[in-house]
Amino acid sequence: MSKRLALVLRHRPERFGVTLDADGWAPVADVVAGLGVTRADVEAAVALPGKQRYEIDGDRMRARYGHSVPDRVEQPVAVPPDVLFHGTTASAVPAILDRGLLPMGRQYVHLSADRETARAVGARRRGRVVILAVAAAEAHAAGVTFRDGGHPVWLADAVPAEYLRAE
Ligand code: HQG
Repeated sequence: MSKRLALVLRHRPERFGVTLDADGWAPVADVVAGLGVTRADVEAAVALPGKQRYEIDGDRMRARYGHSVPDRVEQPVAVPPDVLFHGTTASAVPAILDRGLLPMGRQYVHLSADRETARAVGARRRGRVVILAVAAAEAHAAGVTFRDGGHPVWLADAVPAEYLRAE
């Protein structure tokens, strides 16, 4: 159910007859109808312990991060902590340290508030996990925009390589 919600709320809403507003919200009724499930099914998936991927607010719901839909979802701009982390696979590190962190298939680069979360993100991929420390406060001071994806997820348009250090 969580994967199906990701498809509707992050990637392909139109395929399910769902329209996201500028902040990524969609009517719960449309999501329920599009997936052919009940509101209780959706609520159960949203309430699962672990990563808080989705949120429900009355009659509307949204994914908190991870979007690839063409229209940008405006996550709130925020001042980041001093250091953030990005977990990735060793094979991507040379390109990242050359070109910086890029959003690739998503709207934003995804960063983590702590090393443990970053490690889990990197471990989704094959190969050795590398944690990159991101000098977020320094990047922010230099004009890089950070957005709050909901704890522990932070988002950025891109992070230049000069603010990255492989741990
Ligand atoms: C890499 C999941 C080469 C980047 C996770 C990553 C997260 C580069 C991959 C959320 C690069 C993109 C997002 C560059 C970045 N050259 N590779 N210049 N810049 N990359 O899946 O951060 O479980 O789009 O290191 O837990 O892995 O779905 O991003 O390996 O929170 O809720 O390109 O998705 O959340 O991969 O993961 P992704 P991500 P959920």
